[in-house]
Amino acid sequence: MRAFLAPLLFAIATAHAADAVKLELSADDRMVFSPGSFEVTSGQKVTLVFSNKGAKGEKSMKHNVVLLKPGNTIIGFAVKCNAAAASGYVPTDAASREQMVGHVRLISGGQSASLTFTAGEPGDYPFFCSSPGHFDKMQGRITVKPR
Ligand SMILES: [Cu+2]
Repeated sequence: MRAFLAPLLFAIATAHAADAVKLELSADDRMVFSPGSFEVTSGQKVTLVFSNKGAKGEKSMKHNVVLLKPGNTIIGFAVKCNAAAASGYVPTDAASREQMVGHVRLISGGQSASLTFTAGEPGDYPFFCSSPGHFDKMQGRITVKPR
């Protein structure tokens, strides 16, 4: 039975890899993500490109994107981020990493950075900026639809 199914499963995996999607997210000094939500399909390869369109320069307002797995709340996770200044306000302990899909690093005005991942189980994946004091306004959601 297993030998019979193997070629079929391989064909499905190949089809998934083909439909990669690029999501473009931005924010500026007003501290709002645009757009606030995205929709992808489970199994899709997703590249989230984040652009900080705020003012450039030494005192530029920095932003990042922390993408959580379903069932994790932004407010609960943001507390841990505040204590992680040394790592760009993203906690690095194993328990925290398990709660995240990943993150886009902290960037200044005029910069872009990205995160690539494979869309997991269907559900709502919350994201936010973990720069201290930003999470309240800078929130969004990636909804993963079933294939
Ligand atoms: Cu921010």
